[in-house]
Amino acid sequence: MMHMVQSKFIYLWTLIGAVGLQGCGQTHGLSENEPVPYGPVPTATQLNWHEMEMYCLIHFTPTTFQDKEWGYGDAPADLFNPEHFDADQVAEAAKSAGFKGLITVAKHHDGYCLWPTKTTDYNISQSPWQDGRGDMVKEFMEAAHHHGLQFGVYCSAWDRNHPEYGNEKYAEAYREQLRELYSNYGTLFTSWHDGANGGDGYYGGADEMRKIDRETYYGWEDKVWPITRELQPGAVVFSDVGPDVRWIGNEKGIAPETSWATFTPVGPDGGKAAPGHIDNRFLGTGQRDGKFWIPAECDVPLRPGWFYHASQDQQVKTPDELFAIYIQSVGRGAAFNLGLAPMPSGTLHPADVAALQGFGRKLSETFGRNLADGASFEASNIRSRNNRQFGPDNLLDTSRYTYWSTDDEVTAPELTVDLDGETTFDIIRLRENIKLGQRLDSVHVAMWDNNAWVPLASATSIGANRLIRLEQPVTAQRLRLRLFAPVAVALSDFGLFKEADAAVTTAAPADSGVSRANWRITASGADSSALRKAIDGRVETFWLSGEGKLPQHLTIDMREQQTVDGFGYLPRQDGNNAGMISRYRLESSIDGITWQAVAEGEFSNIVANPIEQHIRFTKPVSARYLRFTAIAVANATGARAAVSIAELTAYD
Ligand code: FUL
Repeated sequence: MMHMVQSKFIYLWTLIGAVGLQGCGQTHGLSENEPVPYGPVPTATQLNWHEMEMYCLIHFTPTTFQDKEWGYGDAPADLFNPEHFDADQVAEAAKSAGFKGLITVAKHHDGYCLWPTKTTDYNISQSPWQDGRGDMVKEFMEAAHHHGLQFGVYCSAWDRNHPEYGNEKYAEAYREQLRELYSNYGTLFTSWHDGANGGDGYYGGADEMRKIDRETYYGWEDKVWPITRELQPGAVVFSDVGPDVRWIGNEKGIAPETSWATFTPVGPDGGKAAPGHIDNRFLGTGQRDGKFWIPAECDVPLRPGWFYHASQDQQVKTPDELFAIYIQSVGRGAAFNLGLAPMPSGTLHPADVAALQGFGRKLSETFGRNLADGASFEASNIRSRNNRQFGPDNLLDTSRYTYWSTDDEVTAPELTVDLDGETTFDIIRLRENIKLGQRLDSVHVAMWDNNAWVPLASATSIGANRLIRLEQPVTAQRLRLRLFAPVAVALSDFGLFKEADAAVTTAAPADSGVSRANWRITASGADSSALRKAIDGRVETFWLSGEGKLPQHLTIDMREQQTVDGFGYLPRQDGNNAGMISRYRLESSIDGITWQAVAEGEFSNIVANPIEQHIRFTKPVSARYLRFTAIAVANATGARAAVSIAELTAYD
């Protein structure tokens, strides 16, 4: 009982910390005359997370061996048998790219635990790997620490294997799994949780659909987070709703141009929010007047999927693509969480390692030297009668917390920057001392050119880190910043950089499948020219059926008999989920009259990560006709739904 009371107290205290002890100065050691913090401020734990900026998430479970994105929970436990598992190779590759932490997926939705848990038999001790005596979470932790990386865990709340999923017994087992992970793997920087919760699964052989009440089932607020606070007080809790770090709302790794660290989680019904149960309109942008400091994380896999698929070996993101993601995540005050997917053998593919190394080189060559070093500044106002403590020279030191500040009544100051000679740059970096909150509304940068100030760039939501990437490099010697805030400003950093070229890597073009030029495609009641959008080779166009009764069928006549060993379904790419297919069936025929079943299953994680679903057949089929059936549509509740398809492809 004592124990419960105490952990409640710790939780309450942390909540207060998250809201910020505005004005009393205890959270960040205010010195004399410092401006009063504005709005919510980060906790010490969140500050550590902000400073990390980027880390990796490793997906490696029996699902890897099934070539799937979501395991159903029925894979034999001994399927998981990597022959050359090497956690060090993974950690080293992450380190080479400049990542500061590793999160291991200790358990994914398939329910298989990578550590010898006492809560279920479905765990690593059933694997032939190390004769069942191994502990993969431990190996990842040791490898992370060996390379100077912080460590974190993701333990999926949804468990498609556990027979008790849906009742209290499982909810308690889940909390026990967290206790085990929090107790035996050192200090964690994050406890990562996602919102995918409840649905069909194996569930110990029941093989059925189980729905849970996302708001109440796990006891997030009153039972789960208090365990985290008690056992891992230094870990930020990530989920789509926070409480410490929120999801950006997509799996592309990109934050919107304006993205505030402040946010008020609300449920879809206007009530309480919980993981997977949120009004998602403001996940990306945050809210200028949000009640809590809950900055965003941008997650995205290095390959199209979170798990390894040999079919995606040509689609590893290039260093330039990773750099663009970095600019749009870390450069917008969020964190960059990159998914790494070891192969069944237990190491990263050489293409992944090369991409990471190339990205790391590009980052250090770009940001290794601040081109503004040596500049002199002239500020329209310096706080406390030109007190040096608040002077603009603070902008060029490496501290994120020393800063230039103005008197309280000066909320639209100006700063002139005289660079040490003509300087060519295409990235501008700005940071605020976020211990004092997110104060700036906007910053406008101009350059002195032909005896006049010419507008160069502007930005909102500065916060922990803001990178403005110019469309092309400019050369200048004098710059001017105009800042706008509701209170005195607290700018801590000004940087100029020139993007380095990334040597390498043009990935070979992905397999585009068999020729579709002569295909004829039909569906009952569908307009044939609209239907062609499903096979026109243009990812941006899509076919959307009218609302109809599910299942809905679509028939393809390939016009000649050929061997096909897989097919692809690309969902619409316009950001709208309507009509995305979540369960499918594929049949083939030689004459268009007699049909044989070829494949049936789910398109996992399609809403959050709408990539091509590449389904490989267990054996190739020879066919002239294919019949594709949409059995279920994501987010559709009734028996009727519209169906959408950007591309349907067949592979040989
Ligand atoms: C999501 C999961 O459903 C995906 O499979 C993946 O693990 C991603 C990182 O989080 O919520």
